[in-house]
Amino acid sequence: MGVVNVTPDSFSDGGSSFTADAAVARGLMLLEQGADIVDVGGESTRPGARRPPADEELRRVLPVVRELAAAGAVVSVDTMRAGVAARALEAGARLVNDVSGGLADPAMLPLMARAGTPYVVMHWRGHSAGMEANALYGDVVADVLGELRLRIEAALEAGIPRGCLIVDPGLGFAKEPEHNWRLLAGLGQIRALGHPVLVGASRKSFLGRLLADDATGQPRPARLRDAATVAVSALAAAQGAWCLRVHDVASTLDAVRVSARWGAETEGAAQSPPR
Ligand code: PMM
Repeated sequence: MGVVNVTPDSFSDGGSSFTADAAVARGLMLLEQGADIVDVGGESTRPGARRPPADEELRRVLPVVRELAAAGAVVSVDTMRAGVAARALEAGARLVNDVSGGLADPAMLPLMARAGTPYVVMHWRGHSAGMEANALYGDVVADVLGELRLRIEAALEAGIPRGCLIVDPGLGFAKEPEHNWRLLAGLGQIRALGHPVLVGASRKSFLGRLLADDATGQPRPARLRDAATVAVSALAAAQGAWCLRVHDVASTLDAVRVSARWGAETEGAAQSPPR
């Protein structure tokens, strides 16, 4: 899944695709690089970010969704607002990626039940403005699993078919670096929920912290985190992640291919043990 942020203030790409034309060009480039899905979002979820009004979010994403869908892309709309999701689906989006897992807008789950399209339910504990204060966990994997289970139940109760649900641990959303690492190591447990798992680690600040400058302690800037993203992508794919949401599709696709080839070999070896 390639990321197209139609925002002036995203932490990871700094608003480089803010005009509709630039965003469409970026989406087409990601498809060319081999993305299966392009994820179009008009609200920055960077810690501390202010929400754009709904009409501004619509104005940002709709033309981009429409054009990319018309060009044959499988488009996902990254929104927490049912109104934006509904209009994006009309404009040709085929998935809804809701980082709030249905918590931000009570109209979202009923909309998704009517739409019957795939729906990404991410682990979330509140809007970006106050998100960091919510990074309190006992056992982060157990807590996230428990909260994701509640969102899955709510989605099923609203009438969303089980087969439409994709889950996401929500790396960087109300998580300290150590929480993100624990969740990555616990991907197998998240997979055991029985839904495809989406992982969004691309250029996130826990990678910047890991790669901080030895002398100054300054985190590695977002634009220099792609090699680390590739490493995470290969490892997450090996753990059975279904989808990787990334900015740099070309290198992630290489990583996924390596991981798949390695996995096939390991499986083959398991089926025919040496004598
Ligand atoms: N992260 C961001 C935005 N949308 N959606 C899903 N499903 N999972 C994520 O981890 C996720 C997301 C924030 O990253 P960005 O600012 O680079 O888009």
